[in-house]
Amino acid sequence: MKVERYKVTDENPNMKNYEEVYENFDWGEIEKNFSWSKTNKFNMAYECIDKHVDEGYGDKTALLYKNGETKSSYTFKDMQDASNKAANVLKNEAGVEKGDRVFIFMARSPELYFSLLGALKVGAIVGPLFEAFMEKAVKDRLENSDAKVIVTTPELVGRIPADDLPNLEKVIVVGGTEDENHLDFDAAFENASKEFDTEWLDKEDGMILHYTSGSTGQPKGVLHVHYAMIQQYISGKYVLDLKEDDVYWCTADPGWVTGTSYGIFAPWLNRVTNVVVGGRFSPEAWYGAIEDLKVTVWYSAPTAFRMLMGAGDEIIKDYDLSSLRHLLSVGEPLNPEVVKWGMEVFNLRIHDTWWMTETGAHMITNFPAMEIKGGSMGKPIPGVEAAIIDDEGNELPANRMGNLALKTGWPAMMREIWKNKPKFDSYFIGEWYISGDSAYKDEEGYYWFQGRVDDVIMTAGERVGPFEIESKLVEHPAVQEAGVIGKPDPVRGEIVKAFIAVREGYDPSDELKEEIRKYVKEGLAAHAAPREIEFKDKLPKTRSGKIMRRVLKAWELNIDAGDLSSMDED
Ligand code: 6R9
Repeated sequence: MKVERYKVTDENPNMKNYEEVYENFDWGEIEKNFSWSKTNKFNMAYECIDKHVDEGYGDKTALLYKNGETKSSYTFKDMQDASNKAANVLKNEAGVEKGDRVFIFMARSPELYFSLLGALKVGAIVGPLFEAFMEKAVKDRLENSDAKVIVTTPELVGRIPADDLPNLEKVIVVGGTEDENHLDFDAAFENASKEFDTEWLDKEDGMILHYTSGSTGQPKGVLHVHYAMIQQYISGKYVLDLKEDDVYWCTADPGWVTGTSYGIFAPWLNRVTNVVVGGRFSPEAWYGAIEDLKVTVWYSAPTAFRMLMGAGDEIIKDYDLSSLRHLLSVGEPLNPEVVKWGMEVFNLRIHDTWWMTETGAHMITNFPAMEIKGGSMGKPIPGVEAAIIDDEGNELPANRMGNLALKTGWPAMMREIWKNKPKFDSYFIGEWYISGDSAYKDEEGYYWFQGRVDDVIMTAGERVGPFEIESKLVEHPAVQEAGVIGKPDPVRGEIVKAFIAVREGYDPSDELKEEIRKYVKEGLAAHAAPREIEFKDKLPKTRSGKIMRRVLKAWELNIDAGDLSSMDED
């Protein structure tokens, strides 16, 4: 397939020469940017907020919040006061102590950020939950982690089965409560002191617990420690390219690792103004937020970019998006077609970034100072070693598809799977962490995502990654989104089957199926052309926007789809 190349456009990125930085990189040097390098006293919340106040930046805007017509803005000093107050509420009114698990279950609002930082100041381990979780999903996570406290809102409190959770001591409600069993956050916050003695921790103390769904069985609790900050900080500088005057918007919810590592920690560790947009996605709301808040650096996901693409290029003309200077994507493979669209409508490159809940921070990315090859996820960040290995742990040569693996020991790596040592151990072969993704590396060192290992299709003796086919499919004007699976076939082993949601204005038909099949056959390869196509109104996705191929497969085979708590039901 022809690869589009996009030259470096940013004249002044934070990292000029990738190769040189990569060769000479030393985590020890990065540590010097933190106050704990002198004091040996760790706390993520301190480094994100208080440090900047102490260094004279108290008046700088830390948080810009927008939800419809509602807007508010908080300086670093405001954030210090508010997180101290929240810390006092958690400690004095709810008895939270170092190491306790505190869950935050609410829609994006300033209070979410106050509580999360406040919990870190107390030394608690924070568990953020998507607001869309229903009772069973909430219960599984609180139970597995023996959560002591949960902070929530009146809309969601009914989904917390407190009676079935003996370890849950306090339910704290933001936005008013009549129930005397609950703690009224607003009243306690109002009365709380702005002074708080931050709990000083060890760099290896637990900080955040992100539950991620397993393809079978229970969700797993991925634990990260305070030391992860050095990687979140430096990738914020090198990859997000954050600079002093940036207005940065990461569209992810903190219920997903992107919404914490890059929606909270990376921007604030870099002392940058961070935008939070509440409410639901719509092209108007999103383009409106960029225009209104003058966003300069924008980090989103392929699913959102595809929806914006689907909304057409006319609507963009109604907005002034000229503040944007750097765009990034995460969560799913970034189709070359989407990168092309980004060039057309923003005249900017979209920089793909690859990483996982388990890795805690960026691993393989496209740097501002690196040529982009459309469809590639880029190269490993300095300080991280990646490779493609076979099932025995041997490195494979260029252009061979295999397990995408990372040399263990990067700072933001998960430290445990909560109460599940066997699961944790199963990630490793020798010194390699096995991602579960399938990829290859080209002769220039760029990595190309192929699919989850379980999703790779074996058809007539060929290994085919679903991503390449999906990317070809979405180039077709009728295709909004596509999910491709291997369907067992007595002759070919598997055949390629595509599930397709069509764009507005197109009607599913047999002729369209035929046309699409031909399009892939001529544009990609005969063996990659889907033998079967099924039209769907929408594809099953996680709340972070990933197409769930295992659900497509389970539908096809009429089998159990495993844990569905992360599926978006809207
Ligand atoms: C940060 C995050 C991890 C899985 C990962 C891979 C997929 C993420 C990607 C990507 C292709 C990218 N993924 N980024 N695939 N290109 N740039 O997404 O964490 O929710 O744990 O998902 O997402 O399959 O293994 P998480």
